Amino acid sequence: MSQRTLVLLKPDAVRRGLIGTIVTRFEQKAGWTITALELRTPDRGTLEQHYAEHVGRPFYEPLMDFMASGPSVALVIEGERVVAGVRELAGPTDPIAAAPGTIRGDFGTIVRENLVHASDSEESAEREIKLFFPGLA
Ligand code: RTP
Ligand code: MG
Repeated sequence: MSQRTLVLLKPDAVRRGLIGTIVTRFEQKAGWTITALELRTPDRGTLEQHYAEHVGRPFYEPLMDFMASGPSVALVIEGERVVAGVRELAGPTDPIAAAPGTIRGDFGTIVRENLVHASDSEESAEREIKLFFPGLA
């Protein structure tokens, strides 16, 4: 079933010059298409809505500061089973636990600076796509 998902290449990925490397992994998956892509530093309101589920957690404020520290690349990717598929490609939240071959496993070490965000369900994807690409149908 075709789905769509929101991906963010977080500020660490942009600062480290990994945009092309990571985008290539998504482009190489047969049947997936990038349908929106933008480089931008999200404003605080956007980040608050995006990470509303984590308000009050000890990592929330450092996470917000990190996400506001520079531009991210926001992408919409469409395709078969893309929601779970992108999360599998990203690997587990903590890069130390992530296998080689995953984005976090290959490039990450710090849990906060784990390179990518990917929507965790089709419902989250629709909410997050509206938030980052309000003009997109
Ligand atoms: P994301 O939402 O960014 O795709 O990542 P995720 O689902 O794998 O992880 P989630 O639990 O939603 O956490 C959101 C982001 O918060 C940072 N984090 N830091 N213990 C910590 O310091 C900690 N735990 C989470 C990470 O940047 C994580 O991706
Ligand atoms: Mg999450």
